[in-house]
Amino acid sequence: MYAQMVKTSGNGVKTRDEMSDNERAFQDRIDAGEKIEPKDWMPDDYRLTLMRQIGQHAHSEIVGQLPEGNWITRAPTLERKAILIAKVQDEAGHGLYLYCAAETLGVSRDELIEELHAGRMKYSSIFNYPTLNWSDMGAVGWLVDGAAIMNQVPLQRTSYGPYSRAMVRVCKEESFHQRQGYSIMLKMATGTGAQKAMAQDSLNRFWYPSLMMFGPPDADSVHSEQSMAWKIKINTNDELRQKFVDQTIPQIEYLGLECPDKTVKWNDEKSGYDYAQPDWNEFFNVIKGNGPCNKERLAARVKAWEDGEWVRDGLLAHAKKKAARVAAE
Ligand code: FAQ
Repeated sequence: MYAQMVKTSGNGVKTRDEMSDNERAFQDRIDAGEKIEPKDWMPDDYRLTLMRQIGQHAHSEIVGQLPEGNWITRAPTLERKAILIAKVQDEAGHGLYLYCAAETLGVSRDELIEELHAGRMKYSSIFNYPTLNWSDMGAVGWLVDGAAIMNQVPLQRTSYGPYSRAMVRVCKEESFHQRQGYSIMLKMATGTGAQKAMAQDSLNRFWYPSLMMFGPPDADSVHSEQSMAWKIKINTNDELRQKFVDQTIPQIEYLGLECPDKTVKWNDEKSGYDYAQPDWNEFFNVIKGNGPCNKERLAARVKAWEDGEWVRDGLLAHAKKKAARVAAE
């Protein structure tokens, strides 16, 4: 299944002459801004690209619970603990909406999960970095959710109806997540010298991995051209990364912290900041499975799935009994 999903790229976008009648009619609907719904005709590659992207997005939400879930028991106050629990729970909900959206394309949640657990399907690179202390909860909420929102707000206008509708609620919740992260950062950055140093250290460690969340530079993005023609993606990776940098630098200044990228400089001409690229070798290595926490994250997901088997079996047995009772009435 995964091999099929990833083969959907690099062939270039078909010209109108190369398209079949169905493909031309489909592209016209996309160009007119219509939403594509599950029962509508769609090219196989459109379906597979969406399964890949929505599936990876769903996995990211679920795996993304791990770095923060790890800090729930160590939150410094009851209020912070309650907020963090709510946030982590929201991420589980996002994963579920997204698995449902993927299922409307004809792939089951079990298949997607199997691909993830076999290490064939990806999730966001960012969750392969460790969260070492409480201020990392601030950095994750502020930067990671901030990058996620930057990417997901345009996805509310994506061409596939179920995905775009799922994004509306996800984006509302992500805004709360981002604010709770910034609130932690503000508290730390205006606290004692030691607390401010922790906030700076978190920013230093999460800055470049957050920039990587938007995907490789446009020149190396194999899926962008076709995905943009189909309005699966609305912006390129580099466009969104630039917007994220432009939004975040003033926030760093407000916190009284320093950007780890010392080359950051406002550029009047482009009306945005010039900034240094992350280490793209590190990125490709992380998405190949060799980041600091890849093995730990996957092992945690596989264990949760195996530990939950009795619950799934119980629910299925109950559903069967209920169906048999209804049939006998
Ligand atoms: N990590 O050709 P492109 C969140 C892969 S949600 C891992 O540019 P595309 C909420 C890509 O899959 C975060 N792999 O690909 C939260 C492809 O490999 P493939 C997740 C990456 O799809 C917060 C290859 O590189 N958000 O954080 C990454 O056109 C806090 C070539 O790349 C979404 O998934 C990466 N960062 O563009 C939860 C949003 N980037 O599949 C908990 C939806 C690229 O051929 C706590 N997704 N790759 O083997 C998208 O918008 C797109 O899929 C991109 C990548 C922009 C991520």
